Amino acid sequence: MKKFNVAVVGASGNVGREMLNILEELDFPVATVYAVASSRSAGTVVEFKGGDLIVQDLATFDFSKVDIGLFSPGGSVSAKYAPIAVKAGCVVVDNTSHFRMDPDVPLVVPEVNPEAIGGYTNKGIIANPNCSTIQMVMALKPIHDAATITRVVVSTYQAVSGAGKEAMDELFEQSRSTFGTGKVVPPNKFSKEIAFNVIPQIDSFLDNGYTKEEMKMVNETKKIVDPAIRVTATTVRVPVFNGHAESVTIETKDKITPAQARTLLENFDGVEVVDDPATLSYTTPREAAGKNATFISRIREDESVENGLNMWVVSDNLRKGAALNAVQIAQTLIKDHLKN
Ligand code: 3JM
Repeated sequence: MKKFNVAVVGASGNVGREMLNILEELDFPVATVYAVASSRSAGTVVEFKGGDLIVQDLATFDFSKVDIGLFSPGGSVSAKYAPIAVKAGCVVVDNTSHFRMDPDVPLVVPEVNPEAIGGYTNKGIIANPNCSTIQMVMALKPIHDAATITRVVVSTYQAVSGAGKEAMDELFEQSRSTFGTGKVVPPNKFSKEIAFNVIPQIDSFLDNGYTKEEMKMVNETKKIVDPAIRVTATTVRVPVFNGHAESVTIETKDKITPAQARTLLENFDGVEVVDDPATLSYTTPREAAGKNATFISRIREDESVENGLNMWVVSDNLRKGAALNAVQIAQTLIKDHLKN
């Protein structure tokens, strides 16, 4: 089997480290893996397959030796370096929001719209959707295909890991502080105290009163699943280290029962239905963390409308929400386009 040279850009971040884990776990056909990051992290060491990779400086890294770049370095960095990597002959799978809504850049969840990957030839870039979008469209797609979703109302409960390692430290230190370490830990990565609190703001506010994170869910869902679906979102940061949860309410054109939805979801690749009130079976972020599936629970009829369902959708935001989805895109790219 052909092997590929892969660069993980942003290798020392939460998502980059998970990309290295997943390349290993999925037995991705790598020849050489390069760990790349900003000069701040250059020279540090990350682990891959039991060995050490020395992190190389993005500013001077030569992408001509790389086939596939898995990028998660932050939006402005991808904006600058993804085109440089493409020019050197590399296909880039980018995890930032920067290229997602570019009509010439495919936005892909491999179980949902793998056919879109072919559009990588336009710019050499494939975008990985936002973490909250990915797990939601995993739940929407099989139901949309069967009953045509017309409207989605989603509220999220998002873990701090999506905001980076320093955000995880902020939750940890503020939690300790609450129990009397005496150390004051003022908000830094978040706009308010995150320990023992919930914050109804992720990313910055826009003129329409929504946050950028909310509009990512709206616009990306339309691009990936169907532009006709109307979506409204409220995205909320909660004091959970890892694993995003979502309350998703949908309306459909055709009637679909919870039992029918459950069967469709059970048969959809990458989804696990955990849903039995009698045995208190439902998934929480702690149970989803470290796993690859999108877990769906609490599937029930929305009794306030004609054709509606409610469900609870949970996934590891660093895995399916970011690194796993990016590596799956690269796998699909190889299978369908780069094999020979
Ligand atoms: C998730 O460049 C940055 O500030 C990164 C911001 C960010 C994003 C984004 O907009 O790319 C942090 C966490 C995302 C995302 O997936 O949209």
